[in-house]
Amino acid sequence: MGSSESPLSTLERLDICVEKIVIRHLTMPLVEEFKMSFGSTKIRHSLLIELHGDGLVGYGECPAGEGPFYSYEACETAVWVLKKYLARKIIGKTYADPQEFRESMEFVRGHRMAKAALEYAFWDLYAKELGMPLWRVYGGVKKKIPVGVSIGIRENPRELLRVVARFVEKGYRRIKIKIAPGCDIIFIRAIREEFPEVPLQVDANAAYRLSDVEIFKEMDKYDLLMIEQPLHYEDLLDHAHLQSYINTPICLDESIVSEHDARLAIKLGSCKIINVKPPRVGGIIEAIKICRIAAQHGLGLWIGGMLETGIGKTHLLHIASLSSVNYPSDISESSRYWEEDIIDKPLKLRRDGTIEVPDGAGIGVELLMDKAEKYQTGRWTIRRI
Ligand code: OSB
Ligand code: MG
Repeated sequence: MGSSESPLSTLERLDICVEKIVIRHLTMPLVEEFKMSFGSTKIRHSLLIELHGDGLVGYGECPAGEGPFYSYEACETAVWVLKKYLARKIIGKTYADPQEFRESMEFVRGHRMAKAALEYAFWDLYAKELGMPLWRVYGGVKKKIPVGVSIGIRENPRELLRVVARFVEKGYRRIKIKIAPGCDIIFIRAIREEFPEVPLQVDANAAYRLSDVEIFKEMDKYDLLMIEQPLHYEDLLDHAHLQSYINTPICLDESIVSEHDARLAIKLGSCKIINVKPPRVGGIIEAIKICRIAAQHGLGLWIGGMLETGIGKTHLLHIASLSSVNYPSDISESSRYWEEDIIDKPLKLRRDGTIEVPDGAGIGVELLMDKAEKYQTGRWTIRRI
């Protein structure tokens, strides 16, 4: 498939009947607490989705978390909308391709992480039916994905430096640190003094206001790759103002939940880089559309993460294979998040700071059912009646 051709307009038409849907609520301890400006996580909540059809199983993940803190969605709202509306709509139906599958979920507005989890699973099933690795189905090009690491807010700069040293030593292509008012310049300066060359970026998770502009002008001095989501999670206008006052590129995360937002952000000049998370934008199809529009306008692009299990992270690896992704993505190795991951091929960082996209049909990894069941705190099965 040529890179100029739209991968979505050339999808082969199959007949895939959704025969059974399984939703599992997983509650998994992270190896270390992860602190962001809006809260801290030690136990991660997510939903694992299985779509059964034609003797095959497709896997998806909904990384909504335990409460409405990153966005309005949480695992409980996702279970509710999945059971009551989405699963009920698709069970027993036959779909030709992922585009048709996605269209059948459009009657529900919002709830993008819930929809994305189902779309993930359908893409996996579809690629397995084709006998192709997923990245090839939607026109990816890279097999080795450059990746970075996202580090939570620490007690003090000394402690942060210890953690940064460990990840630099491992070979990650860039370091991202979480910041919040009062926990910003001192941490950035400490890293720059110790690691003058390391590719470094910061993520505020919407913790500042435009009136904090002087802090961002100060950040301009530290050669940062980007400042991620400095202002309000629904704002595009103030980000455009802020971008006009500083040189460091602004990257948007929370503020971009659709292709509509991406187009508006580009028009307004709200950012120079987009962090694309398929769960945040409602699935792979919307993510591909955002990648396309960003590339057309010369924006930087990378794939963001949500502390996913190996199922969600492997989906991210496949998406990061797209040629338009041109910065390291938030896809760290399994052991950075979990004592034990729930897939048969845990993600492993190579010395060159890349992670390889698995071979094999679909996402190319298998769910380890005994591990999934160990962390399972809820399970729902939807069958054809
Ligand atoms: O803002 O990018 C974010 C984790 C949970 C919610 C939001 C974010 C994050 C991360 C972690 O930064 C990235 C990862 O999964 O490694
Ligand atoms: Mg972010």
